[in-house]
Amino acid sequence: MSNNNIFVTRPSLPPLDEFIPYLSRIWEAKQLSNGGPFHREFELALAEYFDVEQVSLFTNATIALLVSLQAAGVTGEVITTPFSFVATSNAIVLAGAEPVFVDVDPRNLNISAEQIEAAITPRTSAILPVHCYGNPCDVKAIEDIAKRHGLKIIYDAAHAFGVRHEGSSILKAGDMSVLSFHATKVFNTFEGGAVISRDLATKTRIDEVKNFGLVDGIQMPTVGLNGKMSEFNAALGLLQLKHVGNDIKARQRVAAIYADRLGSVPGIKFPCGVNGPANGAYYPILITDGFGQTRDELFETLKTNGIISRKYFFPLISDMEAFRANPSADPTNLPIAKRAASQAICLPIYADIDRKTVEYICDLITAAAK
Ligand code: T4K
Repeated sequence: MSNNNIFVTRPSLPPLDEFIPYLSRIWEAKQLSNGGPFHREFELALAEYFDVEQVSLFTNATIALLVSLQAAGVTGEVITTPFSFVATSNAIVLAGAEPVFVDVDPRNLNISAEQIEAAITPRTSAILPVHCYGNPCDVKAIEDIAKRHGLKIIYDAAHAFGVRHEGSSILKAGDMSVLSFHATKVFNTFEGGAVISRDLATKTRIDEVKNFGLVDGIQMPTVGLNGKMSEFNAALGLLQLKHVGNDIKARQRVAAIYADRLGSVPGIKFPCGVNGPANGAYYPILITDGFGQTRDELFETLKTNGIISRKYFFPLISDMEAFRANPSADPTNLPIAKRAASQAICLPIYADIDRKTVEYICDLITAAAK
């Protein structure tokens, strides 16, 4: 084991020499942004890769969430999960609506479909679930509720790159899905994101809002912002797409080592199953009573030994100062999420972490369990 710390993730990068021809094309064309050739190519390539109708590229998933909520015309209340990264609820507030937190399903820590129905009021306009860690939500039950109550569904699919569910892309669920291509994700463009939508009219609306709200360059029916992806990020994305299949396989091999070595350690539970989510985005475990240390103690044990894990997701969004006063943020309303936030820890997983390091992490955890 070297003295260098091991982080929860490290970004996958393509060989630098493969990127040079892409950069040369940008330098020659001098089209740096505003829907240049790489931008168009990358949108089409992603649509084909995911087998979805429409893709709109973004500068990051936070802006993409905000724009998709605006494009969906959300008002009043949006039902969401507190067990996520703050960007999920921040986007609701920035879109001018109020998040209503409901508890999660103890089996997978995704939003509980049953709890959604109970939280609907005349002010509810949409549901914003998260495929947490890349594990699909109960999309059928959520769609059924949305249809019966006339609500929009925008999925935060930031973790769900390449995930399939019952034979098709999970990104086909709901009205829109939002992906993150941040450096810490399975697939990265340094910073970046995308909105998947069902039809050209919606994509056009999204593309207008992300381009200041301008239509045909001179009209502006609604106020928009600048959420455009640059040619640099789009070119990198096109190249990354050639490598992501191998990266996901490598992550799955890491998950298989964890599964093998930790599967029967007392007190560890696996919210995405022992093999983790299908795309290897994260390797989350829950540290419960039967384990020899608390989650926080295990976090420190790992840290002392150079392993920098992450407590995704602690604190709950609803416990953040900006959200605490929201009536739905009352912890008694969210007991399962509250418990998960005190138990969850994500172990290092990325394409080029070596087997020895993963086994070393497993040894530390196994020793801590006693
Ligand atoms: N919705 C959900 C459900 C999300 O999880 C996120 C983001 C979003 C929406 C919004 O997506 P974007 O707007 O970002 O596209 C990270 C990320 O900043 C954030 O993108 C992510 N979720 C969240 C779950 O995690 P931190 O503060 O934990 O990341 P950080 O910088 O500590 O990175 C973790 C480790 O990764 C580092 O210890 C080292 C390694 N790393 C990180 C970066 C950025 C590298 O090796 N190289 C790098 O460039 O928040």
